[in-house]
Amino acid sequence: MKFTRCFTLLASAAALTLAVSAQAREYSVSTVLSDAFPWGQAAQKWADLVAERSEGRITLRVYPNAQLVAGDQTKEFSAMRSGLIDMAVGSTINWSPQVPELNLFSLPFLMKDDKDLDALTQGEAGKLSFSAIESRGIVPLAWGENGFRELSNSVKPLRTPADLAGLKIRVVGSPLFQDTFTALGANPTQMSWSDAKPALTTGAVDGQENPISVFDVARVDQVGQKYLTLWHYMADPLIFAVNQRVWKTLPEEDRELLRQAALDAGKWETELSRGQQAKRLADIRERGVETVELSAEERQAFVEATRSVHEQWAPKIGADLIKAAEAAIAQ
Ligand code: X2X
Repeated sequence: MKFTRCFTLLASAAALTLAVSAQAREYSVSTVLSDAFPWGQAAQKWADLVAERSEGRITLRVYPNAQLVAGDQTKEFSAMRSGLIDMAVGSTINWSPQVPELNLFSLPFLMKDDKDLDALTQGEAGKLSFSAIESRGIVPLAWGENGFRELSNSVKPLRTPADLAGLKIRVVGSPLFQDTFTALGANPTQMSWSDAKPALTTGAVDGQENPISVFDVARVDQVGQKYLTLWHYMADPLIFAVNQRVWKTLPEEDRELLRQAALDAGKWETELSRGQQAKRLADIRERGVETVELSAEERQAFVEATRSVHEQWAPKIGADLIKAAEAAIAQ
């Protein structure tokens, strides 16, 4: 009697474990920046919301520092498409080598401010960008943001395109950036984020461009970047996305759960990141960084100096997408 009860208990415990493990699933989520940065926090928020709303049934495990692609952030999209990575919260910059349409957001001085950025991501241009991603085997779910990218260097305050002449600038591994900085007369060098800080430390490069949050959290000023030009020349939104084959294995209710959690996490992170801007800038100045703000005429000089980049890249981005973006900004 005693033995039978014990056995029954054991058997039902085993059945329960089986039932749970049949349902419980874990997926990898790639990011470039860790949860010390808003970007990594966006991914973690997504994971937390999914864990909570699925009552622990679905685990999203976040792998930061582009470690799933050995630091080569421009391979993240391909790795997700091939199934090496299940999901990612990635930047339009890093995915644009495989999705040329995403270069839209990197066009210099296309967007002025958060309003313009929102007009793109939340409107027709955002929909067309998502279709471009979808057509390449990835299911995009929601937008987040890395932020407007500002220009720092170790040499002098930069106010005009002429000031950039000959400066060695680290740029991300997306060809458009090579063209933008070449048009400005600088000497751009492509490298991954993991190589950027060492290159700044040794003086192998004079400058770099990244959002204020990245400059602040990574303490880029501590590797000699004493001058920061607030030119807001472009912003890279983040995209929460899932490999299409993984997506197809999910029941409809889990898809909805993942999508809604991504939308909520993206909104949360965008607000968080924007809300921290002023304080971060004040802290950076406090640490001795000299900031340069451009007048309307000074900005215009940069606009004119980089116009050729728009002409060069418009055919790769696509006329419809550019038209939708320009219309959204004009409104
Ligand atoms: O590499 C960069 O500069 C970073 C971290 O901002 C991106 O991944 C686009």
